[in-house]
Amino acid sequence: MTIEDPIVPTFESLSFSSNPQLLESRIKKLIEKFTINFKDEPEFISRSPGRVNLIGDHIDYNFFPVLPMAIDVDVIGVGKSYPDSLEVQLINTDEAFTPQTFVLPADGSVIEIDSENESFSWASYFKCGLIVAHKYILENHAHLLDSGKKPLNGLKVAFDGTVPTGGGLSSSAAFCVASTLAILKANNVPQISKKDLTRITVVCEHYVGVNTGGMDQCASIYGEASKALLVKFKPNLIGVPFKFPSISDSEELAFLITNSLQKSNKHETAPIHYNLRVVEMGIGADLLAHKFGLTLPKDSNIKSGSLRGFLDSYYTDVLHEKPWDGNDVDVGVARLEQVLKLIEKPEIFTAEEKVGFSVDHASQVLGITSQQFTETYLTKVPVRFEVLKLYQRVKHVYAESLKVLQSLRELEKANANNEGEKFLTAFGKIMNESQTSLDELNNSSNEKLNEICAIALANGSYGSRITGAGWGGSIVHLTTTKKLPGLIEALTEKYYKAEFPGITEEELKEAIVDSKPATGSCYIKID
Ligand code: NG1
Ligand code: MG
Repeated sequence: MTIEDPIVPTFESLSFSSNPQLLESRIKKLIEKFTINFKDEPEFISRSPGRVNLIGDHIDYNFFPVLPMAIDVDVIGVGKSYPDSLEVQLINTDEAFTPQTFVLPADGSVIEIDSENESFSWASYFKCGLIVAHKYILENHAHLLDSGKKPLNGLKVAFDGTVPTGGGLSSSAAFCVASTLAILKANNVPQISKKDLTRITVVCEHYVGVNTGGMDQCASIYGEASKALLVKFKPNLIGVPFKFPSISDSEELAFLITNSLQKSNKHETAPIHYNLRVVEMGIGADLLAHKFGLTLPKDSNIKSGSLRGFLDSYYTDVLHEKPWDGNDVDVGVARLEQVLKLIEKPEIFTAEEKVGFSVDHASQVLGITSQQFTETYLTKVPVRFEVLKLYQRVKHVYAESLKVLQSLRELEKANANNEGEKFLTAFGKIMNESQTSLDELNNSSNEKLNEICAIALANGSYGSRITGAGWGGSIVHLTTTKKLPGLIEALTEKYYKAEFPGITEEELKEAIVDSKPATGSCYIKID
């Protein structure tokens, strides 16, 4: 194991967890469930946690750095390999996820998901894991499959998850990564590095039609206790753990996560929400490039240019400066500030264009026919819209990326001068500005989410913002250990009890997550 390329660890004890008793009892129950259902003993346990993104949303798929942390809630899978079978059987402690059985292709080919026609279920996410794990094995451990002639081993897995689904804490990434780890283990892959696991799982959800960025998988995999992560995408996707400054002897910085209890099902709403953002930002990048006669590498999820790609090309090809290495924060800040000024120029976006683009107008600006435009941008990923808000999305991405770098600067300053207090105020302010941008430019907030932020800010939060995709899901609040109880109390009374009069204590406990940075993906030995 090297520092640059750590291996996904296997733990013999549960002391890595902040609540080992709870984890132990969950594992015990899960093993029991496996044994009763499958009349057999499981051989391995895989685990991957949820994450909260502290700052930098809707920029990961534009390849700008983000600041998430892995949290305690997680998905665990206990499983066993059946080398003589082609059957995959999945069960879940959550009854909403009904048992699933399907068969692996006998000819050794990689399983396919027909996301248009196949009935969509939680097993579809497991199949995403099968696809990426299978490809990885073929590329790196082909001998395990007789050079690809042999199918994957059948397997049975029982899952238990504590990451709220549709809550913006990345239950899907946690599930995909825990599944991928189980599949690798069931096929005797001796070990995998965090870097490789991240690289292969980043595209998992693309197979079910959601064009995710790479933050969630990376955060889930690289998480470390008491550390947040800087996730970088270029030149390579990597998570760099870092510590927050301490505030005083009696007070620590704390993050509270509150689920709005407005479920956002990304799979269903992707055409008008998440995927539409991916598309708008991709078109925005190509449009900017066109203005400067640049051709961008088609590196975005929709095979257009990306906004990071435009920024980089603008500096290297138009201004003839060195490419940004992604490390020098000052260079990044200066460039993002400048590009934010650039997009305000009327020759880049006219006043009318700032309202929105029709397909006809966008095609005209890009110098292509509407048909070409539709083929290039609007068919691979289905989307629905009235106008394309290219200016707003571009501005959000550059401004939000700038906020991430500004946060890093504040962090450096605070750590160097031991100024935890100042950091709280400064970072809180940046988080609030990010929420405004998500609301006004990215349109991924709504009234209720804004209301949660307002209640929190009046009751002990320094900064409150949506975390993850938005349109529901969770809000993350920056506070201190001292202010935490008052903040929870206020949100309970003024949001949860007011909004959901019959809400139970149990539901409240699930909705309000006081979560510390947690250990990332791992295997756990069964004793
Ligand atoms: P959530 O909504 O938490 O799953 C999604 C994407 C991220 C990122 C954020 C917005 C998935 C699995 N993840 O997060 O990659 O783009 O939205 O910052 O869709
Ligand atoms: Mg998700």
